[in-house]
Amino acid sequence: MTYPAGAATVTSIEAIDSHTGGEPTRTVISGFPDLGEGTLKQRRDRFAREHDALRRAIACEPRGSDVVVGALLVPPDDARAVTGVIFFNNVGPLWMCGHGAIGVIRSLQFLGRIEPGQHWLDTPAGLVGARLHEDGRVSIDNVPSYRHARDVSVTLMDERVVQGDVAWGGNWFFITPETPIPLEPNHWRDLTAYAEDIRRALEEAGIRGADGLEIDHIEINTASPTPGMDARNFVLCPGLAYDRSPCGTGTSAKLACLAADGTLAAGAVWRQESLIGSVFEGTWRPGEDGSILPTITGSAFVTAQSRLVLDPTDPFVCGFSG
Ligand code: PYC
Repeated sequence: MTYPAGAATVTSIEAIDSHTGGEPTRTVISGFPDLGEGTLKQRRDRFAREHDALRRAIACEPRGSDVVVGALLVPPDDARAVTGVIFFNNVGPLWMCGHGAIGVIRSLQFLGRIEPGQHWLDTPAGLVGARLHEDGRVSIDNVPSYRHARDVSVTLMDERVVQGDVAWGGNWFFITPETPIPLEPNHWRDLTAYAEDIRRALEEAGIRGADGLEIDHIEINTASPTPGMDARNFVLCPGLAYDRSPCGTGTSAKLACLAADGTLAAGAVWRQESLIGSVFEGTWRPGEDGSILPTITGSAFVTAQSRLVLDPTDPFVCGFSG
């Protein structure tokens, strides 16, 4: 077995694993080839074009899983940032990742590279503020978020019509409160199939975000039965794993819809619960041109400090996705 292009010279990669509300982040701190010159968006493109085999080696089975979000640390475009980050998962790069940003900040603290205080991360979606609190919580000041389209209808395979909003929170989301399946952890398989059906229907109907970008995250967001929670969500990610955390970019997109509807005031706290019961707190400030500036607060914990070994004789050295 020879390495596919892009993995040829790599035999080991250093990473810090963490989880944010149950959702894993694998922060790649060394061993990845230099992505060269260019903006973070250009380097994200190069990452997708030239290093897909390495992405799979890090994020997919047998070293990773469909749930793992990778976070490749790269030099930032903006000198204020402690690092640039390219997030990726089992199918490709992301634009931003809220739970991942919280995981990266805690991993940098674990490495002794930062202390509690104000920091910045540079991402392909834009500069993101990150306040590391003394108690370990992290508040992410996310990129400007907005509702792109309201009450969009899609027809599912069984002719059911589902209505929802299309919104940007650092990734593209279709957000609906409608679900025939209760948002309970034991229903994750049925919820996955339902959300996948919505995603297919959006694609078939040609419904996309701004600039024709694919709506690759589906969020079902309903009232929560848990006292003190404003809502519970189920977010299907692009690689068809569901987010164990309440999804930072998904919560940002939801806040943008609440702000547009006038149902959540600027500065008010929104407590967003995930399917497994983890919680993010979200607030928003007004941004420009009708957008909002969301702040998402959550906690992450380091779970491993690893050296990933890439053995060229391993037939699955660059991973596979089920
Ligand atoms: O927290 O933004 C997020 C996220 C996106 C995909 C998985 N988690």
